[in-house]
Amino acid sequence: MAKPTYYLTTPLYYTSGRLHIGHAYTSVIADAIARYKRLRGYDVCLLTGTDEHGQKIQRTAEAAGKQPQEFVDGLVATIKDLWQLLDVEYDVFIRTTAEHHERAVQGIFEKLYKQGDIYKSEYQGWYCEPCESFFTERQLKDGKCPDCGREVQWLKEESYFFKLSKYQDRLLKYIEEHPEFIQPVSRRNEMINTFIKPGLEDLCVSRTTFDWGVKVPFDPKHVVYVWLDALSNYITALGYGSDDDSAFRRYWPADVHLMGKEIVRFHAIIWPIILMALDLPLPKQVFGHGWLLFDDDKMSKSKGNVVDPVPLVARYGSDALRYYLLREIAFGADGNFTPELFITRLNADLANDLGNLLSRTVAMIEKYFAGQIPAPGEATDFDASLLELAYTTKDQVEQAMDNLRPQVALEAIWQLVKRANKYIDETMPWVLAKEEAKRGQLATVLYNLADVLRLTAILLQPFMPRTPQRIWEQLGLVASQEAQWEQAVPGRLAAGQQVKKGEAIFPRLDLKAELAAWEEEGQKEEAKPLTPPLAEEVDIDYFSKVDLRVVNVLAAERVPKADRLLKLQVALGPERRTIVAGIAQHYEPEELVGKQVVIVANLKPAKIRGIESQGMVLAASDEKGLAVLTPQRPVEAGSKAK
Ligand code: ME8
Repeated sequence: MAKPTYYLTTPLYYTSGRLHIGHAYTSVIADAIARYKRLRGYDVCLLTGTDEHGQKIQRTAEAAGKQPQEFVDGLVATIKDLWQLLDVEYDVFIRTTAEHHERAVQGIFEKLYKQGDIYKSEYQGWYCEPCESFFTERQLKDGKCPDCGREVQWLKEESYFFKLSKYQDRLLKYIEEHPEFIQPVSRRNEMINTFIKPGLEDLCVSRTTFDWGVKVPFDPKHVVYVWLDALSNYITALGYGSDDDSAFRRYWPADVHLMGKEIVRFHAIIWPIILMALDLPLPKQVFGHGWLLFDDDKMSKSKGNVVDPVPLVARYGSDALRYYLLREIAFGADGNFTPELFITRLNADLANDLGNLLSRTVAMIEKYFAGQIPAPGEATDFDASLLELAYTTKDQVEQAMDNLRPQVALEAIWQLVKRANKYIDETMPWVLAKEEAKRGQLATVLYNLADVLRLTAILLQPFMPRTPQRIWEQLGLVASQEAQWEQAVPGRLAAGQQVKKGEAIFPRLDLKAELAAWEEEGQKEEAKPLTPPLAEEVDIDYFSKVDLRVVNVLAAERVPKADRLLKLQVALGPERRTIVAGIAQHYEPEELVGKQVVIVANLKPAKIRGIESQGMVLAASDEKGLAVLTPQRPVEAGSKAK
């Protein structure tokens, strides 16, 4: 009989910068689910890839002095390396710059245009460049992007539009009839109430102000909107729209599209409508997971609080990081990452609970049975409750994983691990060992412990791909014969195996030393923010209204009771002016006297701390602090800068 199929996708990762552990979270969950399904006998297709088009990427490439293709090629290589490092075993990796994808996207665009679902008009509205999203006035939050809180820009251009509005009722009906379609429920309610019920507006699906994208085939000055381009990957990756669409016919519709909560909107509204318009079945589920927060703040490049997974894996191993990500974050809710939480979790769960259980068990088998796993003998009073839990753990893990809850699955496994440690305390093998008459009981205890470790290792495979092998090795078992999921029930261990004590699988970490190493290893350096995004484009006339002048600083003093402010007396030609500048934390007053600085001379005067400031000093800032702008050679005071 053919295996049932399971098609699971991660979103496509933007290729505008290196990925952090928040990104790794999406892929690690997807990989754990895929591994679980493979163990359960499914023919799994795990899709991941990269989102490589759009204005943001074009600009970032320009800023790095590279052609966009060369720039994204470099990043794609680092992303693939990261998945390898984290043991993320994908089946298909799609790049939106792949020719077959681009051709299929053009085909989709053309089909929708021909059938009248895409039409040409003019776009006017608000655009958030970092999010590559359009908003109506009503959708803005305090005049800013409702998703990321950054500035939006007013755009007006000839564009193609996609008739979302036409499909609104059909989508709402579908969502209402399929409660499992958008999960968790909070996301589903948000989609219905915040987005669909207030009314969907037609979506602008082409741009003309940049060219790094898929060209509209019949009107090549337009490029296809990045989200239409990127979302299509879920079918183009399977060969939809190409000569060979056998994978598409095999795996579509997807079982789960997995993603962070901020992009559920695209997957639960725009994507299903595209599919409806293409007359294709909808994915079975769109699941929005929560965010990984760093000190309660969303990890994101623009905030400069990102944590790079690469040094973490180098120091603690990929299984440790995977375990943390899968365990710490209740699926659907947000979770926290701090170095303290991370180390504490590794010590408690991996070093103490799991690591100790293994090393104690192996050491006792060596000590009392010359290293040979004994066949069980007489029962003890404590066997039944351990074995009962061991029987049900597999079911609990299955139930959790079938509902996409890796955290719950790991909790169930750790309940068993903790129970087994408690079993050692209850049965006290070192006491049993003292009486020859209790040798049968001692054998039972050590057999049960080894057996529980054996089956725990089977259950751990989806989450920690490397650790099970190390557990089996110490128990003298051969991985290739142990991995089968169905064997994860007690009593299947063949006695007589020779155990082999090895190194601690998770050595206990010294919290203080690790935190110090964390600082030293420059996590903070990796966390440097990228160049801030550019402001809205202005023309030369607009710019020339700003009058910049070089002035001589005649005197400078601190403003009382204001840590940040200096009061400067400057000469603009013969004119004297007072300027208040927020640079006191970076300059001593005397450092500035005699210097030339550049000011905005026609800025409307403003009262700051009771002093009228007649202009503004220009300064640049980076992570080292602030530097005032000064001409490269002394010029006449009052000279214009432009
Ligand atoms: O959104 N915590 O790509 P992306 C948890 N290209 N998850 C996080 C996170 C955090 N701090 N930061 C990012 C895109 N992610 C689009 C998708 S799909 C057709 C196009 C997750 O690189 C994020 O939620 O910004 C998403 O699931 C994934 O990383 C990629 O995000």
